Amino acid sequence: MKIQKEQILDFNKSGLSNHKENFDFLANKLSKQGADVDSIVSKLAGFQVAIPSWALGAGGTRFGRFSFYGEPSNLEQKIEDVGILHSLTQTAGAVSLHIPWDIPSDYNAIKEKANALNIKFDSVNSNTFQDQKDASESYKYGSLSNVSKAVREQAIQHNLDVINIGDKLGSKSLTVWLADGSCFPGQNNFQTAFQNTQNSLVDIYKGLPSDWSMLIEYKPYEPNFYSTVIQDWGASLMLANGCGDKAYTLVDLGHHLPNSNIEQIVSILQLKGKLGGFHFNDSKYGDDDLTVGSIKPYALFLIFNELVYGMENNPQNPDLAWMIDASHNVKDPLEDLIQSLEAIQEAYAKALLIDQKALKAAQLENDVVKCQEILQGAYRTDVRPLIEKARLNSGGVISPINAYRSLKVREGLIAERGKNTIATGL
Ligand code: PSV
Ligand code: MN
Repeated sequence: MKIQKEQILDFNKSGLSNHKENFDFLANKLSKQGADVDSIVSKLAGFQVAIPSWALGAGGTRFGRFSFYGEPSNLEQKIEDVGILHSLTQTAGAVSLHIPWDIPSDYNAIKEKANALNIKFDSVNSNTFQDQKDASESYKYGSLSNVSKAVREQAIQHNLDVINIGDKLGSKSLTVWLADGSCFPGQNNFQTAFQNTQNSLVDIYKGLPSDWSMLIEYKPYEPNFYSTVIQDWGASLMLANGCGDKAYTLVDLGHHLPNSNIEQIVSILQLKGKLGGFHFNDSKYGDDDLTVGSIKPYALFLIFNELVYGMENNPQNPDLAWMIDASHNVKDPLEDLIQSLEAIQEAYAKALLIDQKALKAAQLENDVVKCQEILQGAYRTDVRPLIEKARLNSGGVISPINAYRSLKVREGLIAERGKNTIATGL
């Protein structure tokens, strides 16, 4: 299923005059405050977030999974789903594949499909947290950290294979997330597990093409509940430094213990030129994989404030691989992803509104109240007309959720694919 340009133009007709009125009012107000509205709108339009191939089907828990029907059952269909998201929002111009779930059978056909929908291939993800059929070694007790050399070698080879697959599609980075760790005290020697992981990552790093990077993701717990080998940004950064210049830390919002100061983490990593990727989601308790901005939108705004500062002031840090990493147990996955994309754009737009000069001056005067006023002044602005404008300028729709519903996208997907299709993934 593909959304046609005419459908978008047709949908926009009814909302255009309302949008224009709201946009003009806001643009006028912001310009008077000194904001460069055109530049904010063009930054919003340029901000693209990758969709993970595993988020296009309904999520689930170990207690059950309830489908939304019409799920994509192969890679072509997953790319079509991302195409739908991108044509409505114009902010989802990339897909992040997970191997072995997404191995293309025909590389050219997949590349052509993605190209026609304006979708790029973002970071590729390896999977050494599940045993594959016919694999000779098991990851039950870890992969890159395992005490067995044969297991480590199998996991290293898998990562090299993933690089090779991604390279054929035009990806430029490998994301490594490990489930390795232990469930009980005494089960692992921490130092051996960490050193094995470092050595394995170095072997993978040696196989990176020269224009690639390696993103090392951390997570404090789950699936292991006593210790995780790459538990936090410190462990990730040490491993990245141990590999070399092309290895970076990847921050996933859900992978922190409650109340961690994530904005400070991203800030310092950017200062050191070591923040390589970012996974968006939200959570109430732990790694809950909820819709971005659904629980702690102010925290997301504060994180974006640091990201914007870093993007403007830290040339030592590379462009980031942005990705949504969420799951949707009770929502249509595509609607949930649209809401996440919208929340990301909203936090970004608000962060772009912060008067950085005034903030710096207030900081130098230790005017704590003024600092807070500046941040909250930006946060309290309803920036939605700016986002609508950015979408319209790029050929998207004013209101993606309303368009998705009025174009009956899910119904169309069910008619095309059938009801009980199941997407591969987590
Ligand atoms: C598991 O927690 C996880 O959600 C990580 O965030 C990875 O990025 C993702 O799975 C895919 O492996
Ligand atoms: Mn993640």
